[in-house]
Amino acid sequence: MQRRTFIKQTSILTALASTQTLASNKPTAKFPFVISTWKNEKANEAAWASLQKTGRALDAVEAGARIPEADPNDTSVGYGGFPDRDGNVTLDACIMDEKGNAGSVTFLQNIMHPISVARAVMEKTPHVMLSGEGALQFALSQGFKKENLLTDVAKKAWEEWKKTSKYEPKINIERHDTIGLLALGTKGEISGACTTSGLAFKMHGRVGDSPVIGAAVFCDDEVGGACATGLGEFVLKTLGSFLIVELMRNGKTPQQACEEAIMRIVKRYNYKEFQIGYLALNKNGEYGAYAIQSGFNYTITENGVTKVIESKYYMK
Ligand code: SD4
Repeated sequence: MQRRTFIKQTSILTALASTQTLASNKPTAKFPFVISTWKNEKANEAAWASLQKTGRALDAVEAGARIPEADPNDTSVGYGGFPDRDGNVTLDACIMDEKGNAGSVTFLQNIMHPISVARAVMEKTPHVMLSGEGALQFALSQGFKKENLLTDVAKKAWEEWKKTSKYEPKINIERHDTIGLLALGTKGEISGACTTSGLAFKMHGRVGDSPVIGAAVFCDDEVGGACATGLGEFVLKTLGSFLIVELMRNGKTPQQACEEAIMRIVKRYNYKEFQIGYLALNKNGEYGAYAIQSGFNYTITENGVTKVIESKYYMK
């Protein structure tokens, strides 16, 4: 064989071999990456900015969650959140990192950033959850300030509601903005967070899914993460986020896992009356979303570009 032909043939063979290697490999992981429930562009932008600074998914989900917490116009998270039926703004939040550490606060009052208190519970106590007065005392001991979180708008809405005092959670009608976030950091590690003022005009003392690890948020760095929004009672009864991560562990795509978790609710409960939305993100940066009803959307950020996407849903 002439030398030139030999060189030509080997380079073709090498090219073929590398194409085959590429084709047989898993897709290249996409990170960093941020995904959050609902139309939360500002939160995603804050999460992305945090990733540029520290690269850590945990910092990113906390930074993102703090945006709606401080926004008086967001009536289902933190400051400006609608109160319970007795006029108290009570907050639930949780956070989980790639090492399986988790922290949470439930029924916390008068603190603007429950997500940061949840992170402090995770990092500075031997516990996972602190509740009510104990959570407040802990927050104050960590330097958080006591503030009035009931805005005039929220107070007016509550006074209006008191005229009939009907507790009817409606599909996408209360401004649903409870934020659940998942992020992959610059090393590809996963973290998640969720923060909320819960259902508007709920019973005093009611705690939803949002502070419960495995319900509203779950992460496992071998697999990925999931988060939830909607009528928390049904996320709690089916432990949705844990279920989604386990389904992904067993081979489902993030989309298939979200759909299966919604089907578990649809099969057992009268799903026509309420909304649940799930998000899932795996370690390759592939994501999925599914809801019971139309109207659920979510926000993703990749390569610094943020966009809102309408979720697929079950009820046609
Ligand atoms: C709750 N899951 O307290 C929350 C509410 C929610 O958008 O997600 N609202 O049940």
